[in-house]
Amino acid sequence: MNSTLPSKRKLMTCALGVVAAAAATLVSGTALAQAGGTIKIGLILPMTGASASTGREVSAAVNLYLAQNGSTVAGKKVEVILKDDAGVADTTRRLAQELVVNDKVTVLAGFGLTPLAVAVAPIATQSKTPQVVMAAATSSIVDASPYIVRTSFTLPQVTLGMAEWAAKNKIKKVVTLVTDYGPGIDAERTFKERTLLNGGQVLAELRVPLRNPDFAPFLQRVADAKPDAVFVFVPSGFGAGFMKQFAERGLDKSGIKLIATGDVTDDEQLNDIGDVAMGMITSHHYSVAHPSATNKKFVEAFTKANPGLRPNFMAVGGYDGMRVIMKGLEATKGAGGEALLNAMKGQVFESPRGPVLIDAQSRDIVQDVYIRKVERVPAMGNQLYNVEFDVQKAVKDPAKVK
Ligand code: VNL
Repeated sequence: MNSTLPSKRKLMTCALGVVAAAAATLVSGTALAQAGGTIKIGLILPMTGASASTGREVSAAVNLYLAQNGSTVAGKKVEVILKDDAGVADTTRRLAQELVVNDKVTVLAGFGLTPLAVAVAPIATQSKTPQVVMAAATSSIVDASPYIVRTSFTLPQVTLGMAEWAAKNKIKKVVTLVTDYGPGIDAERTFKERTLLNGGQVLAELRVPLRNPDFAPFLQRVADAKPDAVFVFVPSGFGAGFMKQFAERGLDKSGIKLIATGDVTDDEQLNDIGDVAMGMITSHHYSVAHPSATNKKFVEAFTKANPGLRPNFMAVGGYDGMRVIMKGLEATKGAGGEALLNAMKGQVFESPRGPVLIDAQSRDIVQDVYIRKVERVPAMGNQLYNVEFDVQKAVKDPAKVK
């Protein structure tokens, strides 16, 4: 698989940067920058490997934003240079270094997983390059560099609502089952703390490895503990694998309720997961079925540009991330560094997910969190959707609430 990486990477970079690449054959990159020709954005994503769906969703949404809004700012062409890190942190770091030193990018963006975002933080700080985290969601990421701005979400932010719903719906005894790294541990801690506060009980806290997860032994422990519910977090792209084993183990017929963050019932995978997900309650910041005019427009344009692909919450993180970058660049007339960072802070806008704010203090996103139920929707092609039925307004990451 590795041998196909360089050519694929080259291909994707080309596809995105045709105009700038053609120009670069005439004038060197530095000369162009001096002439005010292009502004470069380094977009680093896992386009291959276990998290390739995240790369696919984010990059498609970045392209859509530029196609809809134009890629010129203050008379300068914005060029996105897409790089594939295959989900490997050492690669992310090396690519970021090259993008800053050789390509002289104004912004680093993307970051499909927490370790990949954290690996780049020192480079952002040292080079004073704004780093826009469009996907990764461990609460502490924004503390890794003052140059980080986040347009995705945090696990504590979306988990609180699930814990509250559980307490209100007679779920007293729970087991938590999470992927064993930053976002999973955030979800586990948040769910536990809120459950205990509400008088509930956590019977077991199970952590499954990120690489090649086998859920079977953990699901056996869930079955043995006989909780009212199991609360689950797995990263985007892993939901279908988890749900398959959940059904194979007969857990769907055990009377143990399955509740989760929306990462598990990921809109991209939900139809493949199928009926085993029916009725499942989750909490999250985005559903492709969000009933707003802004979202309908977004979903229509996204599916038209990417036939057969549904936008998920990763796509929205990429779309809004590009919005934050372009509006920032408009405000600075194309300047980067601290000026751009400041222009990204405090942006308020209507996202396909609902109203959002980039909190100027924390540089993290404040947004509505929805409680949703998986349903088959006859009016929408009889497909499966996460249908929102309750909302918590303007939720800040709990770690940033003073
Ligand atoms: C992360 C968090 C990644 C939530 C995810 O999918 C996710 C992360 C790739 O911070 O690594 O759904």
